[in-house]
Amino acid sequence: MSNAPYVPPKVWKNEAVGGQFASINRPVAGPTHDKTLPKGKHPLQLYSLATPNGIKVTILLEELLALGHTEAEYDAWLIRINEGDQFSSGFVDINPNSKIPALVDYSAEPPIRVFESGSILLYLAEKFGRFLPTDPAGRTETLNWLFWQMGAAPYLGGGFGHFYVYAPEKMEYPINRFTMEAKRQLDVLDRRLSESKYLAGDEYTIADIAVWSWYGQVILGGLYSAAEFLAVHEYTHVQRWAHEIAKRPAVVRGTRVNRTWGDEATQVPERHDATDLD
Ligand SMILES: N[C@@H](CCC(=O)N[C@@H](CS)C(=O)NCC(=O)O)C(=O)O
Repeated sequence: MSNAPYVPPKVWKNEAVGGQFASINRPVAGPTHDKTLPKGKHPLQLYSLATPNGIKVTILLEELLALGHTEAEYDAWLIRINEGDQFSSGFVDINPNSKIPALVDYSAEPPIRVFESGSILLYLAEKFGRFLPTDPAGRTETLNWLFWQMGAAPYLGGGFGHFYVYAPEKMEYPINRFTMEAKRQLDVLDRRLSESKYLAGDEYTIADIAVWSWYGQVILGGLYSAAEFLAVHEYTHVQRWAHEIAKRPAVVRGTRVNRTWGDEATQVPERHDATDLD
């Protein structure tokens, strides 16, 4: 990378962007190759990877199964985003945005495709009537925090995480800018969780699942290894909430599905049956 100050050209060209995701980043959408998606035995077919967006869905499915909803049984197929699996024609058919997670519900006729992790959480919560309060106030507060997460996390992941961990070199300006925002967001959560057990009130909901998958993992040190840098000990209420949710058996199970890194003994790259996690 040159030290000369960058002067944007008149028209941007896709040249030497660099960084960890250079091989998969493209300025266009659409498929790169023809390949149908595999399909297993359950009505719910999930195509994913255990990133923070991916585990939202596997945690919710494991929570539903823990409550006895056997129709929430699912096949979880591995989409290796670093190898471009998200650009297959089959994947693009179910998510034109080429990002995990994506779900197909074959119990509907015709089958329903669901993409965007927030949309998947809402779809499953409504389908099973769980983890989304039905009273207008509780439902709205849950959706407030769910949509907050969907809008906020790109600053944490694409902003802070990208420049603190993945960018080809450490750059002070973007790290400062996104650290400021990440800490502000953690303070938003801390203030909310100082007045309420869970984000939407007394009940654990899809909002907690969505927010924990990003901010809970950062607080616990598992995401970006930034706990010290962000001084996460300052957020005592988020700490209390994050540790409590981390102990839930469905969270422990859900975070193992479609994981191909970390402790090898706990990885479950693909899940086709409950016993795959035993
Ligand atoms: N807003 C989307 C974001 C999904 C997303 O960014 N997924 C990432 C992994 S966490 C991905 O598939 N990246 C592959 C790529 O960018 O090509 C959601 O919440 O589902």
